[in-house]
Amino acid sequence: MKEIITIHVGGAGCQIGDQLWELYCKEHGIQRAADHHTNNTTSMMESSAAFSSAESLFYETSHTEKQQYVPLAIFFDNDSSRVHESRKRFGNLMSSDNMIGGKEDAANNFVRGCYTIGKENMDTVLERIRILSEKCDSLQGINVVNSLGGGTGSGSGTLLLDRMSIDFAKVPIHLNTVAPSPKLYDTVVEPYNFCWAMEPMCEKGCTATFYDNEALYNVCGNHLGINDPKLADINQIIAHHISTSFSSCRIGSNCAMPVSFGDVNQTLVPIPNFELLTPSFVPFGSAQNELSMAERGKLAFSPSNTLISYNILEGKMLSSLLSYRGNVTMGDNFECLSAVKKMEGISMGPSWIPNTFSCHISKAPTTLLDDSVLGVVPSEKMLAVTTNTTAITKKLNQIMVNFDKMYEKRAFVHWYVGEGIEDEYFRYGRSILEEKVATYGELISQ
Ligand SMILES: Nc1nc2c(ncn2[C@@H]2O[C@H](COP(=O)(O)OP(=O)(O)OP(=O)(O)O)[C@@H](O)[C@H]2O)c(=O)[nH]1
Ligand SMILES: [Mg+2]
Repeated sequence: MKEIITIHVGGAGCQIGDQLWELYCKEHGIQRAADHHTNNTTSMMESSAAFSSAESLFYETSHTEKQQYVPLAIFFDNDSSRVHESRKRFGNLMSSDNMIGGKEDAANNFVRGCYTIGKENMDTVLERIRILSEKCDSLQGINVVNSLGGGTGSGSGTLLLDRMSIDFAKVPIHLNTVAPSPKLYDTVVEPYNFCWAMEPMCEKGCTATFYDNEALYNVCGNHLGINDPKLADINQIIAHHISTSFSSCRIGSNCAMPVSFGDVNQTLVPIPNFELLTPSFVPFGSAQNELSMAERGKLAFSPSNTLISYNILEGKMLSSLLSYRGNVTMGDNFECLSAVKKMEGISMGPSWIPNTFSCHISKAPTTLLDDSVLGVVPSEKMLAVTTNTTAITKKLNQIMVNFDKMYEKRAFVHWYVGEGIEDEYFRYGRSILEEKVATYGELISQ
């Protein structure tokens, strides 16, 4: 299997990384940190390893008498205390060189994250990515995990993508990112940070799957019986979506030819400049365990199981990739898709896009964490759907409205100007978002 490097940037990126790597370790039978501290053996492959395909995510070293498996992962935050938390959690599973922390956070300010403090560690981060890429036989893609509301995920994330688009120009780069939820802002300036952070998806050909915390909290409350979810709970859901949607290029699939990270992105982005993707997932909770494949398909395209807060069906669909895990057959997929295609309100994009729906099936059984919040059984059939739909404009417009409300009053503009940018930079940020809305908008009116 070709390799994927995963880079976690900022507080949200690193915390999602905690859940994602717990899941990957469990899936590949690699011992977790707690075990390391007690018996001082590092990242051993358990004899009961579920799969032999860990090499897409880990590289092997043999510093001690036993082999070690080191994640092809980097955790970076300008706030070193957050990285320290992840380091404590994973012990010496993670290479300490790949856990990079700065002196202070970016104070929810894109400009700090991108142009001032974020610059300080960027050469180190790039150098570590280069070293990891040299451990790979054939690097198939880079997954970045971050949020676009704070200063590091947005600002340092943008700087990183900018640099990677030069240093790793031929490697597909995908973002798995938490977009701001107006009802749940940590800070009101999230729309400003988000606008500028959209640049890599407009200029550099990066693709992005957007999650939002409002939808994730709703899933916890409505399906999982968790009325006061912790970040770890919602991050576990994101981790399952990421791990399932890339299963086919990590551990193989039903396709005759191996599926690569680039293939996944190409399937989902049939037209250049349409690279913003919407995630959904089934099943959540024991009630959804019982459902037929047809019912599951319908849920995957309904707001109840969508991991961002708008209705997929309120847009035109350009492409949709159904990634299954578990004992799923092509018949299951047929049943699922037949029901989806008959859903009321479903609307396809231009007729010259030949196949809106694609599917990958990874027969390898689903892995659940010991403290799994999904409320399903391990033998369950999982379905992670990623859709390219014009409904994304609902989210972009909502953020643009909040941007305008603040900018009209020049609210918080001085925070950014104080970091050295000109007022013009705000108009530039807004124009990025406006352009993306217009691009998707053209398809809506066709
Ligand atoms: N899903 C999820 N969202 C988070 C998490 N932590 C923070 N957020 C959200 O992400 C946004 C803030 O981004 P952070 O990642 O904390 O900020 P940062 O990138 O570390 O940037 P600075 O702290 O400004 O340096 C807010 O919208 C938070 O609600 C998390 O662990 N999971
Ligand atoms: Mg932070």
